[in-house]
Amino acid sequence: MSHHQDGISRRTFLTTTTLGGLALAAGGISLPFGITPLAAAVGESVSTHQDRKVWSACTVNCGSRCPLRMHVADGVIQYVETDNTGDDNYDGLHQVRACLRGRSMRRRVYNPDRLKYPMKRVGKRGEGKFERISWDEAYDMLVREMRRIISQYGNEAIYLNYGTGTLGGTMTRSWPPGKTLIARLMNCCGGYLNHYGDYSTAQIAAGLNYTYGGWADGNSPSDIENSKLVVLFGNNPGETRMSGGGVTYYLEQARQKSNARMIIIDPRYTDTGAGREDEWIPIRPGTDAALVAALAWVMINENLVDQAFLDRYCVGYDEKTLPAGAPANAHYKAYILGQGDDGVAKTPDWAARITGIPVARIVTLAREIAQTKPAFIAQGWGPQRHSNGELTSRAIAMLSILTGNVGINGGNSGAREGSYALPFERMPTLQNPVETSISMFTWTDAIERGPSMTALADGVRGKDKLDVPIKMIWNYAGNCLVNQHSEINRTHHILQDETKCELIVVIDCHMTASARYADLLLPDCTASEQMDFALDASCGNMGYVIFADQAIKPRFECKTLYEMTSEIAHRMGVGEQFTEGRDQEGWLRHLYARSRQAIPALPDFDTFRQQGIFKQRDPEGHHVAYQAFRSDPAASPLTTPSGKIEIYSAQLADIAARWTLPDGDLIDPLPVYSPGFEHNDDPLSARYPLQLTGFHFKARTHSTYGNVEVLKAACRQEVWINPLDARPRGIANGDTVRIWNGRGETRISAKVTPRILPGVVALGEGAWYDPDDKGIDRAGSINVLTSQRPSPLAKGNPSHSNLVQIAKV
Ligand SMILES: Nc1nc2c(c(=O)[nH]1)N[C@H]1C(S)=C(S)[C@@H](COP(=O)(O)OP(=O)(O)OC[C@H]3O[C@@H](n4cnc5c(=O)[nH]c(N)nc54)[C@H](O)[C@@H]3O)O[C@H]1N2
Ligand SMILES: Nc1nc2c(c(=O)[nH]1)N[C@H]1C(S)=C(S)[C@@H](COP(=O)(O)OP(=O)(O)OC[C@H]3O[C@@H](n4cnc5c(=O)[nH]c(N)nc54)[C@H](O)[C@@H]3O)O[C@H]1N2
Ligand code: SF4
Ligand SMILES: [Mo]
Repeated sequence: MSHHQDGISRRTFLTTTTLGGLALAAGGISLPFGITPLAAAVGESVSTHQDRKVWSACTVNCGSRCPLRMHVADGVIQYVETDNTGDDNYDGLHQVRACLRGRSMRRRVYNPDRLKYPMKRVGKRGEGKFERISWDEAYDMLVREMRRIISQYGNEAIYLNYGTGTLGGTMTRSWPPGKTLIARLMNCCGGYLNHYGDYSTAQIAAGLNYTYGGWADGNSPSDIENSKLVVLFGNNPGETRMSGGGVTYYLEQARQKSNARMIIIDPRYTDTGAGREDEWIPIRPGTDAALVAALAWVMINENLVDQAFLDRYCVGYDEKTLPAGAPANAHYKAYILGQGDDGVAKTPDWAARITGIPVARIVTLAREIAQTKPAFIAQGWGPQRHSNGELTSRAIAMLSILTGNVGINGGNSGAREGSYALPFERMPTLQNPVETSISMFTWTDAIERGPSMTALADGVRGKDKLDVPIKMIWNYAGNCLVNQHSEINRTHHILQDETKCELIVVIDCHMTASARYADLLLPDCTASEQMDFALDASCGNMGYVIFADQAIKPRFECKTLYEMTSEIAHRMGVGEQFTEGRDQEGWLRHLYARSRQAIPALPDFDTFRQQGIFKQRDPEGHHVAYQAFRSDPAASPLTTPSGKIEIYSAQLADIAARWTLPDGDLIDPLPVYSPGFEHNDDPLSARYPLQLTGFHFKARTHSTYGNVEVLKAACRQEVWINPLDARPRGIANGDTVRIWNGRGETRISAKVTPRILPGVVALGEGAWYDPDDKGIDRAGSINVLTSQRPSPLAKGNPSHSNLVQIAKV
């Protein structure tokens, strides 16, 4: 890559990201680094003559989904373009333009670290020493070992690790693991240990389930055209929903119509702001519930709450609606006014000390939120990815509830924005005969001490306790075996012991940190090398599906997942049940025929293949979460036990009474503020005085695309630190610093910037773990610093709750 090109790509990148995807959407800028013929670099013949244009897709887990148009000559992808159908209005048929990552897809397909052949481990686990074997040897080893493990320990000893690398596919779908071809295979072979929850939303899914019943719905971001105010708590679509079909585009298009004010509450000044916000209110990580409590205090004292809404639709706001059996003064109003158990009034003074937000601003913010209606109040998933995240997510939803913004146009539930999805048919994966499940975050414990894990202490479901430890792991399209899971040094220690987990099978396209820990490494085809349908995007009032056709032949000896799992099924004696006599295209045609029954507007298979993308407007217009409940709560109750919004949850009171929790963990029937563990006031802060939060970074989708050099150069991995924290440490912008705590150390350069609150530092998650010979990571990979301690209710990952120290190297 020449210096000149690098300069251009960086500039172009800044344009597109500063505008949060808008430039891409509005101007259709094609990134220059998508144009250089790369084939020369990989030793394949190049021709400037364009033979074919093939529709493909980017199927990674970024919350968006984009079509790619591959220009293929001489069997090699020459360059990549994106959607050229539809228009620029966010009317449900608009262009779904890919971000800079998808446009660099070619650099992932032709990356030098592509896995080429099946390999088996020869060195110690994690050392990364492998020997090439044939596919026949690989299948033999897998089937022999899997049979042994099933007969020795039973199917509950087999675990499908979380993996989202290609969750947007149909045949290649990697998430949830229970909906993958691996699950279908294992379900034909006696089943596997299930998991519940995910690294994205464990705490909010568990928390808001008790408020609204099930997964909390949100209004479509297109509905912001009806809002007067937008309040975003830790929600950064400018980086996390970057597609032209994604939320960042909706947010800006809708605000142009409504001219809604936008307030961003985040410890970082995010790209979603980037000059388009009306105000940024920096907040200490993990303290949103304290802010909300004080906002409630002001609203209650100034008579600004929507009392009629609270009376009719909610349980537990005040004495009147407190469920029978709850203690006196166990209601929300008592908690806020200091008449509850703790006797503390949640005044702006009280909250200012906790959150770092000035008293005066808390008071005016309360008035502004209560008096500007309708208000779209939403939270991203950053605030809940904390040790107290279940309480935080419920607390933020309280703002929408107190102000009666739930179930109306221009309002929202306080959850993340919602979206329309087509009822497209997915691959059937059959029934798992094993009913036991663990939280997705506790699998390392299940390897180390499985039989001591119980329902009441560890959140085991389906059984009182686990009977066997995990002995075999399938790791398909995931990097959570190492890179994306907390406390890497601990994981390394557990995985190195081959007597604990006895077999690790990794199916990936690249030599990732997780791949290095495989016993058996199977090279997968990328999306460009096979036929599939791609869907599942957060896209407001548009539903769409992409025909992701095969652009090039499988590289090296790579095989598709369906080929691999079909062959394993045959060798396990369940081939017919697994394939039902279909090959990959046969399945796709079958699923498509069924989808056409559910979505009559879908064209025939071959027309779809030509047109590449099928879009459909949400027939509802703008989706409004809980609209039916709002118009008639008796006829359309929620799925909570009371059928209403549960501010006080009797179910949670019961769980709190029965579960065994370590010190510092709190489960509470009310959405109270509790600091959790590893917070700003923790005694541990004497040694590690800085709060470290992670964030999802535009340079990558988690770790995926993390091996693309032009992306790394365009958005460098850096730790954000405020000048007030940098100066006394002698740290200047660009200096290499060490970041450490009791769990590990990483080194990376510092970005000294007022875009982060003093006392807080931030690191984009997903950098490729790269330890030196002393075990110090040199890539800025945040999970050497994060903790394996699960959150109280969800038993989820508190990835953003970390205390660290930083020094100049
Ligand atoms: N500290 C910290 N840790 C976090 C987070 C955080 O915020 N902070 N976020 C968490 C969240 S929300 C999530 S969702 C997880 C995500 O964690 P993962 O699901 O592990 O996501 P990726 O890191 O993108 O890893 C995807 C893997 O799939 C592979 N892959 C991509 N395409 C293909 C394909 O076509 N076939 C195959 N076989 N493999 C493919 C990639 O090479 C990569 O190894 O990370 C979690 N980890
Ligand atoms: N480019 C890109 N896009 C992605 C991904 C990616 O890796 N890269 N990952 C995708 C996936 S799987 C997921 S789950 C989503 C993740 O989406 P989110 O979970 O919403 O993303 P985060 O960046 O972790 O957090 C959002 C914001 O919350 C802030 N934050 C952290 N702690 C707190 C807090 O205590 N209070 C407040 N108010 N704010 C806080 C962070 O600074 C950040 O700006 O993104 C998806 N989109
Ligand atoms: S990373 Fe996400 S936004 Fe970017 S091209 Fe891929 S699907 Fe689209
Ligand atoms: Mo996620």
